[in-house]
This record gives sequence, structure tokens and C-alpha cells, in this order.
Amino acid sequence: DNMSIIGVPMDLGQSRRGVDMGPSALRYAGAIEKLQELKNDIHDLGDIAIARPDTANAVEASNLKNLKQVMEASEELASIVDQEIKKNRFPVIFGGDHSISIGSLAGIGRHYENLGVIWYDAHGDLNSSETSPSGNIHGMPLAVSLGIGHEKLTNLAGYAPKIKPENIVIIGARSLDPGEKELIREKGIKVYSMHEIDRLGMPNVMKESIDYLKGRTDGVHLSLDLDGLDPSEAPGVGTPVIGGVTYRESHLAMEMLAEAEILTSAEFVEVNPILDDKNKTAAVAVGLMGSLFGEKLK
Ligand code: DIR
Ligand code: MN
Ligand code: MN
Ligand code: MN
Repeated sequence: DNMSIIGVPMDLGQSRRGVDMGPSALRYAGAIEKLQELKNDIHDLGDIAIARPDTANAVEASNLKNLKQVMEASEELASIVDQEIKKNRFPVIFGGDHSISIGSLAGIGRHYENLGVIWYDAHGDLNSSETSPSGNIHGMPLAVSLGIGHEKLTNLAGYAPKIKPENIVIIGARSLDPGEKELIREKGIKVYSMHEIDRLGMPNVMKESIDYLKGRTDGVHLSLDLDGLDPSEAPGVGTPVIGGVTYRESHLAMEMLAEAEILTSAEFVEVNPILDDKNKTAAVAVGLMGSLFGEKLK
């Protein structure tokens, strides 16, 4: 089996404190024990070190908040993920805000000619400093991985781009900024928004997504932002958006991914225990890990 867990206690990619406690919240909710139940040979590498924000120099001209700290953490995560894949281990990354995907994909991307990405999220995370309404880097990682954005981010780990637009599937989108919509149109990125999930149903959305990626990719990374789920079921997130994917639909999605056996890495991000209801969102995430790693098939 051989799996590596890497915690990334990052909260500098957005503006609500507490998501740096995500890795702890997931561990306290029993993530490691759950994975040990389902897979052999789990290596918990602990959490990487994250710099503190430079509050004295907090004003940044570039609409990229905490660029330096996010870059440094991404470099480190990319190099750890790269090493673990070289050891033939399946990386599972615990966030932290979604800016950490810049590092995850930089570490994973080198190993695949056509890396597939399932972006399970209320948002597109396709902004750049030019289009971002917030300057928060957690709204940019998918664009950065496509080679769009500040060159310090896009050139991370010494190559660009990390992924190709035709290998991405976004699931659960319901809050896209104008610049993101434009990019989706321009690049022809496949999006199953809540509209398509309602119309087709999650079983068809997942079947189509899996068939699509199976035909064109040599590995698939799941990037699961807990705000993809409805905030009534996953309230512990910094940017909740009403009208999300249900708990049951999400379990089905994970079970179908487990059956398809296409995943080669995964991450669970944006769990913020300060905003949560008794660590409910971390518990939901751990439940989803169970389904993703084959609880039903056991
Ligand atoms: C918004 C929010 N699109 C931004 N993004 C979030 O700031 O770029 N991504 N919350 O997960
Ligand atoms: Mn091992
Ligand atoms: Mn996100
Ligand atoms: Mn999101």
C-alpha cells in the first residue's frame, strides 16, 4: 500500500485565521487511524514548518498576500511530495488553505506526462493577481499550476506548467469570479457546477469525470476543498457558499473514485476548526477519506 501523510499548517493564503490548525483537527478526528484501518504501511511525516506573516510589512503592492511565505512553504511541500513519490508512496496532504496545492502539484506534476486533477470545490481557484478580488493566493492555485500568474509561483520547483487545462475536472463550483469564468471558457476547462450536479446527478457526474480522465491521464490528483460540500454539513471553512454538494453525494463520489482506482495522490484542504461546530468538518473529511480509500470495498 505505502502512503505518506504530510500536514501543511498554512493559513497565509487567505484572510481568516485558524485554517493552520487543519492538520491537527484532521488528526484529532482520527484521520491517521482511519487510513491505518484501510491501508498498510502509513507513514505520517508530521507537519512542515510555516513562516509567520510579516505583519510589519503587510502591505504588498502585487495583490498577492504573503507571497514569500506561501512560496517558501510550496517549495518545501513540492520537494517532500517529490521525494515520497520517488519512494513509491501515495501522498496524502492535509491542509491548510488551498494555496498549498501550488506545492502539491509542483511535486506531483513532474512524475506524470498527463496528470489529471479533480478539483472538488465551491470555487475555481483560477484567479491571478490581475483578476483576484481578494489578493488571497488560495484563490489562485489551479491557475498557477496551469502556468498563469506571478512567475515566482508558476516557476516553482523549476518547471511550468504543472498540468494541462484539458486534464482538469472541477466539481461543485458555484462561486466563480469573472476572470475565472473567462479562463474556463478560453481554456475549455471541464466544470461540473452545482447546476450539472443537480441535472445529471452525482453518479453520472462521477462516471463522466472518471471516464474522461481515464482516457487521457497517467495519474490523477484529488484536491478536495471542504467548502465544496454544503456549509450545513461542513461549516468549518473560511469561505462557505450555500447550495453545495451534500454529505451523501460526496461519499458516493469518493466511493466511485475508490472503485475506479485512478487516483495517485490526494489532499484535503480548508478545514478550519475555529469556525467549525465541534470539529464536525474534520470528522466529515475523515469519513470521506474512509470512502476514498475503500471502506465500502473492505
Ligand atoms: C475568491 C474566493 N474566488 C478569491 N476563493 C476561494 O478570493 O479568489 N477559494 N475561497 O477556495
Ligand atoms: Mn513503507
Ligand atoms: Mn479552493
Ligand atoms: Mn473553495
